[in-house]
Amino acid sequence: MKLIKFVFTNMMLMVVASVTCQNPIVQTMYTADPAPMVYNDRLYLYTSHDEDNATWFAMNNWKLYSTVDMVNWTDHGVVMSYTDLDWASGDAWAPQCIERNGKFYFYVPVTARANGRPAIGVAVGDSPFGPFYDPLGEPLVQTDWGDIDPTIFIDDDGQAYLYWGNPKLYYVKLNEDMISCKGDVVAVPMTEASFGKREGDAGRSTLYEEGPWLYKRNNLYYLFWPGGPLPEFIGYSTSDSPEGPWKHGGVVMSRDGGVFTNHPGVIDFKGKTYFFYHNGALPGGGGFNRSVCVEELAFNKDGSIPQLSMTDGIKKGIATINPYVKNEAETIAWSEGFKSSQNKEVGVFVTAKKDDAFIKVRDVDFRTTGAKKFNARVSTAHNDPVALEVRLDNKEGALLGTLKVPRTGGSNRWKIVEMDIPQTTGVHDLYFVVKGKPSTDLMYFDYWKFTE
Ligand code: FUB
Repeated sequence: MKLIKFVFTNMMLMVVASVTCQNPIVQTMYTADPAPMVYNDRLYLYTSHDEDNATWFAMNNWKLYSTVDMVNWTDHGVVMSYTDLDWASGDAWAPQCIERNGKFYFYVPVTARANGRPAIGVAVGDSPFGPFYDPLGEPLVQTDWGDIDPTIFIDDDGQAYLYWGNPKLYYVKLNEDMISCKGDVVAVPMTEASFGKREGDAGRSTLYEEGPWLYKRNNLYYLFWPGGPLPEFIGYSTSDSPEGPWKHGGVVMSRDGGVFTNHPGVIDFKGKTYFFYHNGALPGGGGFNRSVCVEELAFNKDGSIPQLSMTDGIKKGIATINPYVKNEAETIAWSEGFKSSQNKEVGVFVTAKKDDAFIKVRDVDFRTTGAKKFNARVSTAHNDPVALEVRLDNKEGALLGTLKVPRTGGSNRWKIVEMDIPQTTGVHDLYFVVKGKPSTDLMYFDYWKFTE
C-alpha cells in the first residue's frame, strides 16, 4: 500500500510539473472506464464521468472524446445520462458503443429502479455523437446480481457477443438487431486455467474481477479484464473462439494507478493497437476521481502481450491540425487550469479557472503560405481586463499576439474577436495562455481560427 501511495504521489507531481505529458488524455474533468471505437478514420472514446469532489462513485452521465492524431482530443460533451433511460435510477458506469449498418449501439450499466439491482441497457443513435434513445424501455439483460461493465464485439461472421459482469462473467449472443438476445445468457466457467487462481476469497476463485473487453487479432480472441484482489491490475486471457474456453495469459498492466479500479479498452487505429485504461493521476485524483489514459500496445510473435507501464502517453502524433478551419477550444493536447462544460448557446466550451491557465494544441500546420490573422469566440464576465495570449511551441514561446477578451457578462453571451499576427509558417505547437486578475471563471473560450 505504501508503495502504491509513493508511485501515485510521484505520478501526480510528474503530471502537474510537465507539459510534455499526454496522459491523462483529459484534464478538464474526471473520466473513467474508457471505451474506444473507430469509425470513418476517427477514434472515438466513450467514458464514464466521475463528478468533482466525489467521495463515492458519483456518476450520472457518459462523455465522448475523439481524435484523429492520438495527441489532440476533442471533447464532444455528454452523449447520454442515466436519466435518458426511464427505468434507471442512477450509476452511469462503464459503457461501450459499436456501429452496425450505420446505427450506433450504446451499451450501458445502470441501476434498475424496479429492483435496485444493476442491469445492462442499450440505446441507439444515428451518429457516434447520439442522441441515443432507448428502444426497449427496460434492461437488455439482468441476472440475479453483478450486471455491470458490458463489452460488445461483432465477429467477422456478423455474430455479436455481449460480455459483462462482476464477480461472475457472463456472455450472450445478440441478434442482428443488436437490441435482443439470441439464446440464453451463459455464465463463463471461472477456472484457474482461464483466469488464474485467487487465494482466500470465498466469493471469487479466480483473479477475474470485472470490466471485460473483447478484442480479436490474427484469429485469436483476447479477453482483457481487471483482476484482483484490489487494487486492480489488468490481466488477459485468450481463446480460439469468442465463446471460450479461455486460457489465462498473464498481466498487461500492474497496479500502478493509485486507485482501486482499472478498466481496459483496446482498439486498432491506423496500423497500431492502443490500450486505454484509467488511473488517479490528475490533481485531486483518487478512487472516485479517475482519469483516462492511453498507451500503445505491442504483441509478441506468439500473440502474448508484454507487460505495459503507465507512461506520459503517446509521444508522436500521427496527423497535424489545420488552423485555417474552425477549431474547438476543447480540442486539447494538454491543459492546466481549464474545465469543460456545455450550454445550449455554443455546445461544449472551456472555462479558464485561474490566471495563467493554458491550453496546448499539438502539431498545428500553418503551411508555407502562413497565417496573418487570428480570431476566437471568447467571453468574460469580469470588469478587470482579461487577455488571451497566443504563443508558439511552449508556454513562454514566441508571442503571436494578445487578444483582449470582451466582457459580455457570461458564458451565454459571446463575441468573435480578431487580431493581426506576424506571418507564421510551418508546424508548431500552439499555446493559449490566459492572463487576468486571479479569479475563478476568468474567461470562456469556444473556438479559434487563423486566416492565411
Ligand atoms: O466506474 C465504475 C466501475 O468502476 C466500473 O463499472 C468498473 O469497471 C470500475 O472501473
